[in-house]
Amino acid sequence: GTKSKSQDSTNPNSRTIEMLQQMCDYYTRINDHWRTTAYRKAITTLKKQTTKITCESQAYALPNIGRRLAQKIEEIVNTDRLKRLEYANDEPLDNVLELFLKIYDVGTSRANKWISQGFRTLDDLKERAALTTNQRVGIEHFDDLNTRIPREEVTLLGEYVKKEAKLIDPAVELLIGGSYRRGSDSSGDIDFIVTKKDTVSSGELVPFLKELIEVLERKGFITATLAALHSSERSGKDGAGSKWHGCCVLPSSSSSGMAPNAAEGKNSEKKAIWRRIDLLLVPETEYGAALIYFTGNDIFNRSMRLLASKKGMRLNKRGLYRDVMRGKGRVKVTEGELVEGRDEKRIFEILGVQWREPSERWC
Ligand code: DCP
Ligand code: MG
Ligand code: MN
Repeated sequence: GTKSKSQDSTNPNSRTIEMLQQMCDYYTRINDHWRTTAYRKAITTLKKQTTKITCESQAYALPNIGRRLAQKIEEIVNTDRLKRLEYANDEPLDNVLELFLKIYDVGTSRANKWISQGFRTLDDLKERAALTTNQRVGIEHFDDLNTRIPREEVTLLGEYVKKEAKLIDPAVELLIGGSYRRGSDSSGDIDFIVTKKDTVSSGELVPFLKELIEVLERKGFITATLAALHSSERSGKDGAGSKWHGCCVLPSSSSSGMAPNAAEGKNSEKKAIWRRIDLLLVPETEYGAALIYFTGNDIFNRSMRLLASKKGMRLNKRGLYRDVMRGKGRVKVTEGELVEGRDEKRIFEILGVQWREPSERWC
């Protein structure tokens, strides 16, 4: 906060301003830009007043003060306190935890460790914490990576990747799974499933993907790699090395059809938002199981796996297996025999579940 000038302490609203400033600081801390701005504007308005604002209607009549904020101003004047601020001060660590958990690659234990080390803001982390490369990307592009992607943009990003992929190997097929395949209006990321006819292991697709990534990096489409493909020796039967995670942006030439700021009349070239993109390599033999897994949602997947396990089978992202031997606590003893992997609909049939379109798989 800024040190108050002498005129501020004589401002008839100085107590109100002080408490609104604390709310503003709180919203800054939890990265709530919208409320931070609202409070900042309200404070600016109050600082210009020469009389004390004491009630809601009086406050609401001023510029840049909405109904909710006007109510808070009245509450401060009447009670010399602000309940919302007290709640906020009671749970500051919950909010910090929530904030830190939104960073890519950060789980509860990492976030709690940072809190115990005294870090409270993204700036604290940026300046003083020991960060992995991925965490640094996650913090530096925090707002971008926490902004959902409109469906039309997922489509455009998808078309861009498919076009480049076709130039490398026209026989490779790419499908966007995840929430996009379920028909969602917006997605948290783009989930690509990459396959090719007559493949039996994901390793066969590794050279293709390496080339694709190289091209997309060169074109400026890929902006960061978060989880790289492992070397081909490791892309064995366990499927390790079959996925790639990173960030991308729509190159400006292809975004012309959807620039929402074009109408503003300014010539300001708005910077493209970084988007999360996942690529999963899947051999044709596992395509159906991978489709189920990567389409989700996660709760639907859990219920399908539970059902399989109740029928003595096991479903994972590679296939449906039978004769799985289980010991105490249903712990798997043997892998069992593959029943079906390539056909999504067959897996439903064998499990005795009525087919559900991706748009009906919200849980
Ligand atoms: N998945 C799962 N269990 C997890 C994570 C993922 O079963 N713990 C599966 C189901 C998801 C799919 O992988 O639908 C893709 O994962 P995402 O995290 O990308 O989730 P969605 O695409 O469903 O949603 P979002 O729009 O947030 O990306
Ligand atoms: Mg997704
Ligand atoms: Mn994903």
